[in-house]
Amino acid sequence: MRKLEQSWPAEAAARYRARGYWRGETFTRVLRDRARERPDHVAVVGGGARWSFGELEARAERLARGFLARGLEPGDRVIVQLPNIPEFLTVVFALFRARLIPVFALPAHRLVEIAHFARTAQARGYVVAERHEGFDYRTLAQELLGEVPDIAHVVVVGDAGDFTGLEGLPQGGDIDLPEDADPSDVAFLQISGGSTGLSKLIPRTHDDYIYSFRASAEICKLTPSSVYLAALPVAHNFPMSSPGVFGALYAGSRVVLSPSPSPEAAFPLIERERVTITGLVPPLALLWLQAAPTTRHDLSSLEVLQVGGAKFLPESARRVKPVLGCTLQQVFGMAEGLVNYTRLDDPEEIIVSTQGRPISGDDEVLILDDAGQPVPEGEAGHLLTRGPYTIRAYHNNDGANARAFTPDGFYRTGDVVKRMPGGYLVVQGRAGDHINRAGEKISAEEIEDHLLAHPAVFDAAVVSLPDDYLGERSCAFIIPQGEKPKAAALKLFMRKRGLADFKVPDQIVFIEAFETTAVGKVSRKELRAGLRRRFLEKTEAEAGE
Ligand code: OOB
Repeated sequence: MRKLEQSWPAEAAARYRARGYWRGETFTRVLRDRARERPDHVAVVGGGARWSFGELEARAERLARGFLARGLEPGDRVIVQLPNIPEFLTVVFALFRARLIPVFALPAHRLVEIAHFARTAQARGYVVAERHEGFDYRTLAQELLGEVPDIAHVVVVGDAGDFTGLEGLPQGGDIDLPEDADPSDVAFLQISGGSTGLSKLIPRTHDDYIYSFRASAEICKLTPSSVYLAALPVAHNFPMSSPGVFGALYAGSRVVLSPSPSPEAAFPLIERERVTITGLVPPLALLWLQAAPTTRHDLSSLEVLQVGGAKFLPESARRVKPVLGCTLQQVFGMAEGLVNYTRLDDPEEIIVSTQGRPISGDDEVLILDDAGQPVPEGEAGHLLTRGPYTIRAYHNNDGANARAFTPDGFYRTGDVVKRMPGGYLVVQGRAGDHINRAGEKISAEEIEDHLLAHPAVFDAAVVSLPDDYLGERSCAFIIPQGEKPKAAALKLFMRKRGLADFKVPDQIVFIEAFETTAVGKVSRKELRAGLRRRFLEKTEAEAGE
C-alpha cells in the first residue's frame, strides 16, 4: 500500500516548531485534553443528540475498538461520506484513535467520485449514512463494491440493510488500541477542488492542520461560551477547520450541526442553541439576508457570519451588518492550506472589500505576473504560497505535483489576486479552467470527458458563465454528431454515469463548430475562453436590442 506522506524541508519544519505553530498535538490528544478539562460541557448537538466532551471521547474510543475488531488495521484508509450528523465527529475521532486514515468525501459525491477516491487512496473502508436528502447511500455502497472490490468494510449510520451498522460494530473489549500517532504523520486525506481533471487527494498532518484551526479559533475569538453552527457540509475544509467544527472543539466551544444550510433548518437552531458564529458560501449568505428580515426566529445571538468559498461581492457584503446585526468575516481559503480572514475588528471597508489576510506571519505569499515576476502592490497577479499549513505535495500524483508546486515548494493556487496595504488580498478571478459554482469547484476537463462519452457528442467544451445567484454556473458547448440529442437527455446521461449533481452542466448550448486558428489548432484553454467571450457578447447584444 502506498505510504502517506507530507513533509516540509527540515529547516522549515524546525522553524515552524520553534515559532510554536507545530506543538506536537494530535487529534486524539486534543479531544482527550478537552474531555479532561470540561467533561460535562456540551460539545456536540445534532439530530436528537447532545453529547458532552466526555461522552464524545468515550463514544469515539468505543467505536475505535469496533473498527479494529471488525478487521480494519492501523494505516488503512476509510472513506467517510456523512452529512452533518453528530456521528460524523465520533466516527472521525474514532478513526484517529484507531490510527485509521479518514478520506473526506462530500454527501453530494456519487459513484464516479467515490470510486476515484477509493482507488487513489487504496481505501479499505467506507462509512456512510443510511440516507440523506432522499438519496440512499447503501445503494451507492453496493455499486462501489462492484467497482472497487478492495473495499472490505462498509459501515452504515442508521438502518444498515445488508451492511454493518455503526451500533452493530463489535464491542472490541479485548482489542488494544494502538499508540497515538506521531504529530508529523498524515492524519487524513482531504479532497481538492480539482482544477484540472479529477480531484486530487490532499494529505494533511496533525501538526499542520491543528495549527490552522487553533490559529483560526483565535482569530475568530472562540471561547468555551461560543457556539459554532456547521451549516455547510462539515467534510469541507471551510466548516471543518476555518475555524469550523475542529477549531470550535479545540477552543472548548459547542458545535451545532445543521442538516441543511437553508434558513428553514438553520434559523431555529440559531435561536434554540444561541449560536454565535457560522460560515456560508455567498449564495447562501444572500438567501439568509433575504430571509432574516421576516423570520420569526431570534437571530440576535449571532455575532459573526463568515462568508467564503467564492467571491462575496462588496454590495452584498455591505448588507450583512445592517440586516443580520453581526460582524461579517470574509474567508478565502483552500483545502491545500492557506486561509485568509478579515479580522473581526478590521475597519468596515476592509471587511466588505477584501478577502482578508493570511493566518500566519509565516505564510509566504507571492503575486507574480505571467513571466513569474512579482507585481507591484494593488496589481493583479498569480497567487503562490507556502507556509506552516500549506501542503508540499498531493498524494501519489507526480504529474499534478510537478504542475502545482514550484521547485522551491510554493503552491500555485491558480487564483488571480491583488495585494492591498496591510497584506490584505482581493480575489480577482483565476487562471485555471474550473468553475466555482456556489463554492463547489468543477473541473471543465472532467465534465468534458463525461460528455464525450455520449454517442451523440462529437466535441464538448465546458465554461463558467456569470450567474446572479450561484456566482458562476456551468455551460457546456456541444458539437453534436448524428441526431442532435436533447439537453435534458444529456443531463440525465451524466447523472446516470454516477456523477455528482452539482457537476451536471446548468446550461447546454449546441454549436456547429469550434473556431480554430489558421493552424487549425487551439489549446482547450483558448477554446473555452473564446466560446465564453463570444457567447457573452452575443447574449449582451441580444439583451440590448
Ligand atoms: C475553499 O476551499 P476549496 O479547496 O474548496 O477551494 C479553494 C478555491 C480557492 O483557490 C479560490 O479559487 C476559491 O476556492 N475561493 C474563493 C474564496 N474562498 C475560496 N474565491 C474568492 N473569494 C473567496 N472568499 O473554498 C475554502 C477553504 C477554507 C476556507 C474557506 C474556503
